[in-house]
Amino acid sequence: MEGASGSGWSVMIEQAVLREISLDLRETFAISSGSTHARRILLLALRADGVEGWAECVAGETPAYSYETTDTAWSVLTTWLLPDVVGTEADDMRSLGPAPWLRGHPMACAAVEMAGWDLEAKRKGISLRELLGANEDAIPVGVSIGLQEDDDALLAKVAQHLAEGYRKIKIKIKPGRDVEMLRAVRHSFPDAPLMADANSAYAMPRDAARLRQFDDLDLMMLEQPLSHEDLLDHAALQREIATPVCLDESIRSAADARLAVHLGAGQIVNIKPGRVGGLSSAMAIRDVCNAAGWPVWCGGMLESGIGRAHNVALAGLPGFTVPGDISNSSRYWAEDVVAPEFEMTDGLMPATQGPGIGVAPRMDRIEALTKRIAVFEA
Ligand code: OSB
Ligand code: MG
Repeated sequence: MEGASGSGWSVMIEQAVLREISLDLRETFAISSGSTHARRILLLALRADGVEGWAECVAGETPAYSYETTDTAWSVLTTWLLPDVVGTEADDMRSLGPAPWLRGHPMACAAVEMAGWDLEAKRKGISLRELLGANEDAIPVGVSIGLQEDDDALLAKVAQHLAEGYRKIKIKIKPGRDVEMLRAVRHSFPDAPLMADANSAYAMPRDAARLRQFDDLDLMMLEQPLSHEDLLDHAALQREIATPVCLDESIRSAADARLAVHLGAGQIVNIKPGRVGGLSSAMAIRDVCNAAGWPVWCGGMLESGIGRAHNVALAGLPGFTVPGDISNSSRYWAEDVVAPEFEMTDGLMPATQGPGIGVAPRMDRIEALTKRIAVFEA
C-alpha cells in the first residue's frame, strides 16, 4: 500500500523483543543520591519491513534519579506499550508513541520512540543523524566524573581526562564535597572547562549562602542543584548567582522547558532523549530553549553503545552547542555490546554513519548477557 507521506510504504511492526541485560561498569559511578556498578539495562528491538530498530531504556536500578527504574520500565513496556506497538501500521515509524491516556514513564516510552527512529532510518537506507538533520561530523565530548574517595583521587581523574582530550569536565558534588573540593581542582587546572552536577542535593533557602560561593570557581555551569520538581527555587537561585544553572532532572518534556524558561529557572538544559520520551521530544525541548537563547547539550545515563549511538546522533544537531556527556565506550565497559565501539579522537566523537544508529548490536554478547526476555508478535 502506498502511504501518504514518509517513505511511501506503509508497513507493520511484526515483532518487539525486549531484553534485560546485565553489564558491569568498569568503575562504580557515585552521585549525590547513590552509586551504581552492576547496570541492569533494557534493550528493545522492533522489527518491520525486514529491518530492526534498536533502542535502550535509560531507567536506572533504583528510583533515585527518577521514579522510573529498570523494573518499572519493564512493567510499563511489557504490560502497556509493546502489546500495542506490535501490529501498528504506519508509513513512518518515527511517531511510535504511547497511547494518549498513558501518564508519565517517559523513559519507558522513549525506548519505543527511539527504536522507531532507528527503524525508519534503516528503512530509508540513511543514517539516524541524517534523518534527524544533524550537521556535525565530529561531536565535542565531555566526561562526567563520579564522586571520588578524596581530592587526590579526583585531581588524578581530572588530569587523566584532560590528557585524553575531553573538552568539558563535569564533577559530581554533594554537600560536604563541593566548594573546597572544586577550589582544589580549579587551583590545579586554572583554565580547564569545569562544571559541577549536584543531582538535587541542595535546598533553598538552606544552602543559598553555600551556593553563592560557586561563583568564585569559574564554572561553565552548575547542573541540577535543587529538587527535580522545584523550578521556582531554581529561579530564585539563578537570580542570586552568576554561574549559569543547568537543568537536568527537572526537564522531562517541552512543557517543562517552557515553564523553566518562563520562570528563569536556569540558563542551560542537559537534554537526554531517553529521559524526555524520545528524540522528537528532545528536539522540541531544544527548540524551546534555543528560542529563549538557552544553549543545550546532550547528557548521558551510563548507556551501552545502543543508547550512546542515539545520543551521538542527537548531539550533532544544530543548537547542541556544549560538549555532551558521550564518552568513549571504554570509559564505561570492558567490552561494549556494539561494533564498532565509540572512541573519540582529540575530544571529538566521529558522527555515526548509517544505516540507522550506525553500530551493530553484537548478538552473541547480548544473548550471553540477557537476564530476561519478552517477545511480542503481531
Ligand atoms: O546526572 O547526568 C547525570 C549518570 C547517571 C545518572 C545521572 C547522571 C549521570 C551522568 C553520567 O552524569 C553521564 C554519562 O553517561 O557519562
Ligand atoms: Mg545530571
